Amino acid sequence: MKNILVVGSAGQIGSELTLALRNIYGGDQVVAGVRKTKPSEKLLETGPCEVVDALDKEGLVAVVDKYKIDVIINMAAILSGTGEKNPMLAWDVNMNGLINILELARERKMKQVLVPSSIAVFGPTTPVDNTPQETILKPTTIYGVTKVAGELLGDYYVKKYGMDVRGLRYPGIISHETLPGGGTTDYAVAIYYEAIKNKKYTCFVNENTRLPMMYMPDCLKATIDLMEADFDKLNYHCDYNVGAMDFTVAEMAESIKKHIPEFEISYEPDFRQDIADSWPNSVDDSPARKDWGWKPDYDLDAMTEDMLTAIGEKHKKGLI
Ligand code: AKB
Repeated sequence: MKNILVVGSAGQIGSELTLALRNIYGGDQVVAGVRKTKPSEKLLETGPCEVVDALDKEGLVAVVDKYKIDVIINMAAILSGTGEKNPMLAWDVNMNGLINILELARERKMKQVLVPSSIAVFGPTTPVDNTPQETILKPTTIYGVTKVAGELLGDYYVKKYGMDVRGLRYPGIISHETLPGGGTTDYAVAIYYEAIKNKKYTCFVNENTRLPMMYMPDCLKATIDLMEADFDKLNYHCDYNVGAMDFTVAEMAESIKKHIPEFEISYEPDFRQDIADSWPNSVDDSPARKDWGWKPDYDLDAMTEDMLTAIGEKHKKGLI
């Protein structure tokens, strides 16, 4: 039996991951750790919720001891866009929050730590197509710098202390439950909401911007499959590339037009264009496929259909 704490449970991935883990392990076994954001009704109804801040080690210790936590997942992060506006905040949350969690896991001899990484570890000198697992890691954002350091730190805890620390390099994650906040890939979620609400969208990166992306059901599957994989079969620990699909913004718009022919898109690139341009078009995830059987289910059109249906329902109910 596992007692899991998800730090950052109110966020885009954390909110759905917490519910998915509760479905597998039972509601009482998975504590939702939220900072300021009010947890959703679904989180409150399905298991324990606690106020947790990755930067407050004493508060973390209290929750870990109260629930006898032996698996900790750190979903708290300042993403690329917000990070460029406030680099010191990104450093503080992404590095000091992470080291608090790793140290606590070491002190309490936890069974497992999950520390997510991102395609933001790559930079302009990284090969852009089918980016290999082992390649140049010279990001030009503070978020990317903290993610490279986080991967190295996690791997260090594996080697130095024999701990079980794992992580994957998430591409842009697209979902309809909880909005993303402060990332460069946020346009790939906003486009669907605006298509439903206003039938038009002004995108902050240009039409030819191509990035690796993944739909939330695949993100949950990748995360949980990596957590459950046999440790001895892992040739990497905190830095698995995971791909699912890649497309330009113009291709997204075409996919949406198949359902909403009158949809219009325009472009007003801002500072996030440079960030997007420094990231790969697509990643090679063959080590994840070989080591723990990674295989995505969704492509662009399947995701578009699902996203428009789900957001359309919310719109009809007056929720957005
Ligand atoms: C961001 O855009 O900053 C994130 C990421 C790719 O890690 N979604």
